[in-house]
Amino acid sequence: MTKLIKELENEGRISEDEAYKLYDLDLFTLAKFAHKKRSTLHGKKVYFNINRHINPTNICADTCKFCAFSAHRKNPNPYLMSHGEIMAVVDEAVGRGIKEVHIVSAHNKDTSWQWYLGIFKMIKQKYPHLHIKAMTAAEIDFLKRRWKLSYEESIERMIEYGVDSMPGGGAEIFDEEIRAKICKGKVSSQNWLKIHELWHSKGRQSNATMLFGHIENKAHRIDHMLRLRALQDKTGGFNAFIPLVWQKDNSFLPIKQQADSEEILKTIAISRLVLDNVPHIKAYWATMGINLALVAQEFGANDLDGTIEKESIQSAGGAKSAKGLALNTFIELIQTAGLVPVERDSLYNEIKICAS
Ligand code: V47
Repeated sequence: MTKLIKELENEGRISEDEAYKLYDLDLFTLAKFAHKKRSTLHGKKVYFNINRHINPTNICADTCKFCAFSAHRKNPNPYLMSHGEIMAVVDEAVGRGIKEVHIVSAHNKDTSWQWYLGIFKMIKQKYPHLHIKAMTAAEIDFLKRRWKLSYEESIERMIEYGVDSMPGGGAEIFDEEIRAKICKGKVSSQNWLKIHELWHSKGRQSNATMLFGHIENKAHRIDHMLRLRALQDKTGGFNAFIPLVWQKDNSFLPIKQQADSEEILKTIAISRLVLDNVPHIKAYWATMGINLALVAQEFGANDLDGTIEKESIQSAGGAKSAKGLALNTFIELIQTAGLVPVERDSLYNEIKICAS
């Protein structure tokens, strides 16, 4: 342990061997070091954006056991939005001032790759300045499995049609044994990383997630972070890391207890410390609740995602996030916590510092 504490005190890179010992430290020791790192990078700033999440279909060819969003016997509510219906949602949200649409779909084999990618062309033609964050690596892999569209072709068309950045979904847990148990058949870890590397090679940025609090153990989480750290050393293309707290309702995993607050805060703090080359750690309030996400800002996180407006994936699993949060509530909550709300764009350029 002394070697680990020394590495933390030196504020240099935590070696791979020592990283596996981080969960043995108590929460407040982790918080001390993670908060210091966060403060050096971002002071008291808490970043958020004004965005709208859209999930155009929940009909899925894959059968991930952790997922409550896809239509199945526990959530028998299949839907598929037409391009016109998606546009109507975008029109309304743009009218309310959103600056980003975050679009993630299930893997619907009865559509076409043109249905998937055409969404972006349609939106960009009408709203050239709206940032489109869309297509998880899992979706890109699905287009290859279903319609033989290579990763390169998908990425070329995404760029041509106006996708600005890629979200971090589909990463789950990279460990192959856990992956085989929770999302067999979906994008492999190697291909998830390969797709992001390809995207970065085009000068584009993306995020990375980790779904935790199900059947994985702490070593699997560290392994996940280290694989991301290695790719980030190569490409520098990841903006934010987002540990997603698994929501247990309506899933097919036999687990009764979700990660508790201590586990969540430890994971946030550890990710801040291990991912020394990723600028932002997002406490995604949809999976941990806004109050804990605010506390997480003292444990290494510096971002909350955004106002979201409507959330379908985590709320299907039991999260109390379905309706999003109003902008003024968002700002007030951050200020009441003694922090400085900063509206950012999707690539973390500052738009407005909201003084109290
Ligand atoms: O990949 C599915 C996760 C992800 C559940 O890039 C669940 O800024 C919790 O990736 N409980 C999609 N999580 C969402 C996502 C995301 C969210 C916010 C910001 C960004 C970003 C990306 O949701 C999936 C999966 O890991 N998920 N089911 C569940 N029951």
